[in-house]
Amino acid sequence: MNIADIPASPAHHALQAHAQSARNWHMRDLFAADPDRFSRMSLEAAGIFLDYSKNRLDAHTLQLLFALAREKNLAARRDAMFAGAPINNTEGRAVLHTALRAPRELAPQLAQQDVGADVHSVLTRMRRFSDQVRSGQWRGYDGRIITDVVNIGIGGSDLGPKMAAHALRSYSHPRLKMHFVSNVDGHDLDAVLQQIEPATSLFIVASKTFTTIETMMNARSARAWLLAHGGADAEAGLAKHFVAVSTNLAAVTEFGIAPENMFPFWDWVGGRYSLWSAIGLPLMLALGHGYFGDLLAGAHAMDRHFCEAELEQNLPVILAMCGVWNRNYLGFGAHSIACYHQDLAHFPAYLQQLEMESNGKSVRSNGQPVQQATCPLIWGERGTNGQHAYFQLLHQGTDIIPLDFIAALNASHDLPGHQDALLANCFAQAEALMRGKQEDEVRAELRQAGMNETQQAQLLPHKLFAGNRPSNMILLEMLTPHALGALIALYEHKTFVQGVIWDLNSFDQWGVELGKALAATIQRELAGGAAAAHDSSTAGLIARARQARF
Ligand code: G6Q
Repeated sequence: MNIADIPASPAHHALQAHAQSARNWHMRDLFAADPDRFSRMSLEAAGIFLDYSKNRLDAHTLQLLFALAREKNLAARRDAMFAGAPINNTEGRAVLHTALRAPRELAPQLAQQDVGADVHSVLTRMRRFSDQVRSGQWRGYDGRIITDVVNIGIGGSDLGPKMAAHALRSYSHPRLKMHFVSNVDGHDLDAVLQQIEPATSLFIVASKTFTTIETMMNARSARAWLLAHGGADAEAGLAKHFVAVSTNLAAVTEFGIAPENMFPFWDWVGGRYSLWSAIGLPLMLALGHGYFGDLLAGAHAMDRHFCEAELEQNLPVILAMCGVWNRNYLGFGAHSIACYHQDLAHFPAYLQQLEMESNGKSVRSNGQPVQQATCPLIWGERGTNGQHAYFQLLHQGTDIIPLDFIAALNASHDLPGHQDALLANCFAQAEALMRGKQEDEVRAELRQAGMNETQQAQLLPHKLFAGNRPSNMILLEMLTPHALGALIALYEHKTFVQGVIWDLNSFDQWGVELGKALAATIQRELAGGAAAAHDSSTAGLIARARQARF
């Protein structure tokens, strides 16, 4: 595949031609030439404010990007998703996570299913159950109330609830401690089991398929631990301490969890889009149904904006198209997420899955090779911590890596001074990355420090900052459930828009299958089974592990 192949697209050709000159622009000059740049290139929707003025683009660039989006029939593709068309074509499925947060009457009807009725019936059951656990009415096998909730799940059945439970910890029930176990590495489960008591713990086995190796292994080990340490008989222990979230009733029953303790969802909910479904049960337990409802409402507000606003005023579309410009026309291969909110610690990892599993693909939905680069590498950390680690590379490294800064204007603590210090750093980093530091500024500084010409000449190149490094600034009033819902939905739709531009099916993930199949073979060999055919490196590693095991 030649990534430089040019698709037959007038908008794409125009953008390529335009990029020839745009590559030489400096954002300092763009700001100097237009005092209204900030007000022209910022907007607010569903409580989320976006400043995208610190990108290397102008009004004409944006026009061309919107033309590309129109050429790709973005609006029709979006409407098809919301209407329940089977846009996940390799799995023959609709993609309806938006129906999970819509008022009942707005959910589409599928041929075999009244989506709104099913969604709201599960929400009612989740609400009843979470009320019982939170109030202390739901008791463990010896009559004590539940103090610890352990979610066992991985990937989409882990990252969303874990990220959101952490982000909204200041809204959480004071008694219930949330734990998330995902890794097949037994150290993960072991560390949690050491902190909890069987009689006061509730396990949620969260797995869409209920066949995922990591989750099933952890669930079986947790079940054995409960029965071995709990003094509960198998039936009572499981009934009071294990619930399941899944689409696979048969496997849940087979595991020993009764149907009344299973919260279902449906094949049209993709794993990485499943936080809004029963996969959000640990969140509803932590937050209560009121705040969980606010989370859904925030996401729905962003859905409405995405569906109703013109492309030029559409937050997810703008965020996506700035990304397309950076990726495909300026050639930047990575994108960093800097969350200036400690409680968003897991947000970069969540976005890694959302964007890279959705759009990390080389084949279009019609099976043809893609004709341009697709998802950049997504990575990030919290601010200000990242500043003291890898921001050196962002400021002066040989690669240009655009960033999304995400911050809340108001804190949910009242420690004096911290919030101003945090926001000052956030805004300063974006300013420094854009503006840089020029030779005359550095020379003046060095002169003032008393250095002679020779000393100045030595230090000058090290102290220069080229600047012109793009970033978006995303601001919330405060990290509330509503704001988090809107923020997540913003990125979901950004991901969808980019998938449309790149002609991808953003809702399958065949790339994870090969490693799973090979791991099953190697696991049998590690356990003493016959050797399979491998390259010499893999065979050598297996032999090494077998020899060295105690
Ligand atoms: C997400 C992926 C993947 C999935 C996990 C867990 O979009 O499909 O991350 O969520 O593999 O799958 P189960 O929920 O079936 O255990």
